[in-house]
Amino acid sequence: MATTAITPTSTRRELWHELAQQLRVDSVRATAAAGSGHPTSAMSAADLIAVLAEKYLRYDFDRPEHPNNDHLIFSKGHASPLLYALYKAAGAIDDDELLSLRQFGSRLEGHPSPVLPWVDIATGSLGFGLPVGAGIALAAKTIDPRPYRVWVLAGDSEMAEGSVWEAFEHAAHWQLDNLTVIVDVNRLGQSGETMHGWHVMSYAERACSFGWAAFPAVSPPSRTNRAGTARSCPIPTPRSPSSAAGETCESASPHRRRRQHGERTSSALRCFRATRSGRTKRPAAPTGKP
Ligand SMILES: Cc1ncc(C[n+]2csc(CCOP(=O)(O)OP(=O)(O)O)c2C)c(N)n1
Ligand SMILES: [Mg+2]
Repeated sequence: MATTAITPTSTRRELWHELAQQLRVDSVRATAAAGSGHPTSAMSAADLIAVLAEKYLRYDFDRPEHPNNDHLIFSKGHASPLLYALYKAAGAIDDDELLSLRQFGSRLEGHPSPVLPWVDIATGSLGFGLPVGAGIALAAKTIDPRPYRVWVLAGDSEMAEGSVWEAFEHAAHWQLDNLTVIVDVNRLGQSGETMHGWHVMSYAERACSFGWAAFPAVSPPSRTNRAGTARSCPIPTPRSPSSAAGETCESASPHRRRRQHGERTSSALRCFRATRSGRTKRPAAPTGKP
């Protein structure tokens, strides 16, 4: 495989950056209002989700039942504030609902659940989202042919779950080229550094060895890839599933160190309020008849 670097134009990069900042701000606002949540886990993936939402995701939030909608699965379900911030950016929920996160009776639970029409499955048990995502992708290839793509956001510590690699193997076997896993390589698990740290290529090479295409990405764009020069992997088949491992940073909050896992970040809230943008973004609708 020849690895591919993401090199957006400056204008588009600015758009992604602005959207990512908005997602971060709203993640922090929601968790601060709740008094709990996982703001840093949400913030680290904001750049990845901003690019996905602006450029790739095809989803009609007004018609969540549309069978051609893409599927977005937050396998790292504890980053739900980021998902809810995306819903707000897409105009699917309003600010009041965003700030109802984790309150009794709110649809915005601590982890995503299908009480929301845009959520396929309840996630939060790590290692669960990709196997289910592979199943949804397989359905589109076999029993109900559909043009949708399945996008799974996984944590880097989550990649230590064996079920993830079972799904990798099955997805390659079934040539699920409609499945993409995005790995948020923020270097940290619940209580410390992961086995592979920021070595994005470790994840990419593993994905390649399972017959997937891999696209290592560095984020934010100004930072260099600590993993060094990308090495080649065997060329995947045109029908390979794909993975994007993005180097990210939980210290997209003002704190270089990770705070207590799940702790709210009130000081981060103060910092990011200044950069908050009211702009909203609606991802493209899918095409085709239901
Ligand atoms: C199967 C399972 N084991 C343990 C947990 C508890 N847990 C919640 S978040 C977390 C750390 C996740 O780290 P990572 O996947 O890297 O996500 P990050 O928070 O860094 O984005 C753990 C161990 C869980 N949710 N599910
Ligand atoms: Mg992590």
